[in-house]
Order: sequence, then C-alpha cells, then structure tokens
Amino acid sequence: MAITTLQQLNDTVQGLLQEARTHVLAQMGTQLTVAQKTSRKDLVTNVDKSNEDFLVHGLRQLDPHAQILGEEGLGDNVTSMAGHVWIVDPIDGTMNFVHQRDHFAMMIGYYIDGEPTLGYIYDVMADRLFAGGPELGVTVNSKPLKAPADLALADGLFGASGPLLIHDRYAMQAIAHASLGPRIMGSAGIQISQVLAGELVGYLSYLRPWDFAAGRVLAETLGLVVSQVDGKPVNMLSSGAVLIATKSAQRAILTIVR
Ligand code: 2AM
Ligand code: CA
Ligand code: CA
Ligand code: CA
Repeated sequence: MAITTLQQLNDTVQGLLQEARTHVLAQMGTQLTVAQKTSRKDLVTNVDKSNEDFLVHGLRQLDPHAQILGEEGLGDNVTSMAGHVWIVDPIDGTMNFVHQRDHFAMMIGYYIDGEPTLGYIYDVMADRLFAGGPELGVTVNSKPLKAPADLALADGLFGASGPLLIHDRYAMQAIAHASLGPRIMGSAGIQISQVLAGELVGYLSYLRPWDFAAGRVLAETLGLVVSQVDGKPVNMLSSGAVLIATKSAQRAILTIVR
C-alpha cells in the first residue's frame, strides 16, 4: 500500500514497532551477547544492533530518500536536518535490558526540515506505545492522550539522571529537593514517557540526539517544553543537558540552575 498521508505513515510505523517488539521478546529468550562500548557502564548487545538494523530497513522502505540516524551506526552519517530525517534508538536503557530484562524502550523521532513531525516511545515490557505528533496529537496504545496538567516543580516528582544527581551537575540536587522527590529509571525513553503521562513534572539528563528526538516531538505536541538548561532551544544533532518539563516546572528549574 502506498503511503499518502501522515496518519497512514503513523499507523505503519506503529506496526513496524510492534513487529520489532515481537523480535526483541523472542531474542530475550536466547543468550544475549553483551559488549562494552566506552566503559563498563556503556553496553551494547546483539539485540541493540539487530533491532536497529530491523528498524532502519523498515523505515528505509517507507521513506527511501530519508536520512536515518541510529545510535549503533547502522543508518546514515547524518550531518544536517534538511529534508526527511528519522532518528532511532533501538534499545534505550541497555543497562536495564541486560540486568533487569525490563524498563527499556524503543524510540523513533521524525523531523522534516528540522520540524518535529512524528515521535514514538515504546515501553517494550509494559507494551505501552506513545505515538503521534503536532498534526495528529498523541496516543497511547492508539487511545488519545490528554495533555498533562501544568504542575509546578513543588507539586510533582522530578525525573533525575543518576550521574547528574550523584555529581550534582546542573544543580540537580537543589532541583530534586525543590520537587516532591527525585526518581531515576535509567532510561531516557521511560522517563520522558512518564513526563508525557503526567507521572513526572520534568526530566533532566545529559542526552544524545536519539535519546530525546522522539520525546521532543511528543512533549511539544502535549504543550510541554523541551530546552537546554539555560532555556535555549535544543539542537537535534548535538549532545547536551536537555530539560523536558511542564511550563511551570521549567520556570522553576531554569531559576534554580541559573
Ligand atoms: P542507552 O541505554 O540507549 O545508551 C540512562 O543511562 C539513560 O542515558 C539511557 O537512556 C541511556 O541510553 C542514556 N545514556 C547512557 N549512556 C549515555 C551517555 N554516555 N551519554 C548520554 N546518554 C547516555
Ligand atoms: Ca547506548
Ligand atoms: Ca538512549
Ligand atoms: Ca540505545
């Protein structure tokens, strides 16, 4: 079937992710191959690679002229956001995947000429798929998701990053103290999905493009704000501290960091 509308593309990508989930669950029943990338805390498995390969090939069929950026390097060497760009994190939370067999996500972000267009965060074990974008709204397992309330930092749980909280970067201990308490999941995708669902008032972490590409699309669609810690816009092709929060929580956090 030829894809002519964004809704059809959205449906097809959700089907691709469900198929990917089936493969990942099957591979979890076999011995994993685990390797270190830069350190003992930075892992990659055979499933990260095979799932990226599956998703990149699937997206390539849907959108043959697009550029595809994948964490494990099986896509293209993307240096510009011009045209159609897909950004893929095949397994977000690889450490959780290896040690917990839970609390990991697949993520895909789609940008057209730099404009957030479609986003997907799939909590694999919970079978909870967040999907959509500015034109279509956001759904969870195909049911419309309402925008979360504009809670203040003082009235919500704060999604922290383990390393940033331990080393107190970006005033993270003060931010956590000002909130109802910090929560750390070890997966950007899971924590961003909790902000989307109104379960966290914000999330701050040092992130690479594939960690926040999907989340940015979904968060902005729901009236949440995505920025650097100085309030400046994020750049989709660089890494840095990224804040995803309600408008009220963002105001409080920017003041604390400043
Ligand atoms: P990953 O599992 O896809 O690598 C907690 O570790 C979160 O931060 C996960 O979402 C993880 O994504 C991401 N992450 C891990 N190491 C990172 C690094 N060195 N820089 C940025 N993000 C990282
Ligand atoms: Ca990784
Ligand atoms: Ca990631
Ligand atoms: Ca990953």
